[in-house]
Amino acid sequence: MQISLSAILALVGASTLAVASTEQNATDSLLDLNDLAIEALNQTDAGTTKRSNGCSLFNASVRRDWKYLSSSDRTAYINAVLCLTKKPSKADPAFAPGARTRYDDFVAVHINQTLSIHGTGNFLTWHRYFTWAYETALKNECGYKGTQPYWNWFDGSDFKSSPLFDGSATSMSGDGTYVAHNGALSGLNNIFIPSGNGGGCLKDGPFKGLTVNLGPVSPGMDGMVVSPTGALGYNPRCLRRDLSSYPVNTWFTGSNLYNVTLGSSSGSIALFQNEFQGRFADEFLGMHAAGHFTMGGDASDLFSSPNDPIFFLHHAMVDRLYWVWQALHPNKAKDISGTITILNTPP
Ligand SMILES: *[C@@H]1O[C@H](CO)[C@@H](O)[C@H](O)[C@H]1NC(C)=O
Ligand SMILES: *[C@@H]1O[C@H](CO)[C@@H](O)[C@H](O)[C@H]1NC(C)=O
Ligand SMILES: *[C@@H]1O[C@H](CO)[C@@H](O)[C@H](O)[C@H]1NC(C)=O
Ligand SMILES: *[C@@H]1O[C@H](CO)[C@@H](O)[C@H](O)[C@H]1NC(C)=O
Ligand SMILES: *[C@@H]1O[C@H](CO)[C@@H](O)[C@H](O)[C@H]1NC(C)=O
Ligand SMILES: [Cu+2]
Repeated sequence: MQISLSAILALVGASTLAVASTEQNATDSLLDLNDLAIEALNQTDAGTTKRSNGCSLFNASVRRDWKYLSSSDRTAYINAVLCLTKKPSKADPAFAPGARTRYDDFVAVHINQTLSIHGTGNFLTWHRYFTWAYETALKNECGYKGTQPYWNWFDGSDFKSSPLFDGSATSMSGDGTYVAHNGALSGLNNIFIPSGNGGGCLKDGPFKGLTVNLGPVSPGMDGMVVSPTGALGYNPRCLRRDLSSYPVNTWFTGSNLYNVTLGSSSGSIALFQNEFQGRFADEFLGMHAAGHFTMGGDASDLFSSPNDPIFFLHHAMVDRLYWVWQALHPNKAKDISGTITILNTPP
């Protein structure tokens, strides 16, 4: 069955009015959007017809917001990630000479393909597959029973005290130690992000003391030094962060959320993905890069950003909004726009 967005909106009535108000708190808007997406999928064959593997809307596995996981669920996820950082690499040393751990293998693949998976037509689908592959490794190689959680970006500027970033034993670790530096350059060096209170090695939580081995290749944060052993060479060091509320307050807004899901940037996959990935010439970072620069440090490197394990919670959120967009635009859900060279360079 084909169904138009206006028909979906008409069906859902009251909550639509709330979503359509850019005044609304974005966390609440996202819940409304989720209801709209489920409602929309329930109207389409894609949602209600069982696939050959038996999956349908009614029994698909569900990814959850970190803040709604129980302590034991958070601990199970953290332990699975730590497990990947302790298992040996399976990568061919000729491909990734610096990879030592199974976790590094994911970083290596991302570094290797960086210039053909960002600012490209496959950005959303590639990162969907990558996040799924990581989730699958957590399950199959580290015994994880849950699903990949996501970082809900819309919880406001006090995100540093959220259960994801608060530095407790059930968080994904908090800030780095303070190291004086002059902020970070983002958006192809066109957008300045002021320094936060970190910049150094993680100071608390389960990932304190974690060693990362690959990169940096093109770090955004001031003071970080490009790996002397090349993009995939061995460069062991601590993981760095500089948590910044500037990108949260500037780009994780209700109006951006509205724009890409129901507003003027939602009309095609090209508009959606371009607004999502930023209009750097306009000093508009977009929600994807904003997440990276909220974490700062190693996450500010376009190539080796998966070194920070929050990468996968960030990309699960990117994927969630892509899923919302697809559900609300069923006739365009499989559209692809763009090439496989970054910003079509070289064409
Ligand atoms: C899908 O629609 C049917 C019929 O309108 C309804 O009974 C069911 O609860 C809906 N399911 C979901 C997941 O919204
Ligand atoms: C959904 O249910 C079908 C059986 O109807 C089963 O084969 C399939 O594995 C289930 N999928 C999930 C993700 O639970
Ligand atoms: C990525 O890895 C493949 C396989 O080893 C290699 O042929 C290719 O040159 C690499 N690309 C980059 C950009 O490093
Ligand atoms: C949004 O509203 C919900 C309750 O409706 C509240 O829990 C949450 O803290 C609010 N978020 C912000 C950023 O104000
Ligand atoms: C919505 O996206 C369009 C680009 O498609 C942009 O020109 C406009 O400024 C955006 N609006 C807001 C409120 O961000
Ligand atoms: Cu990426």
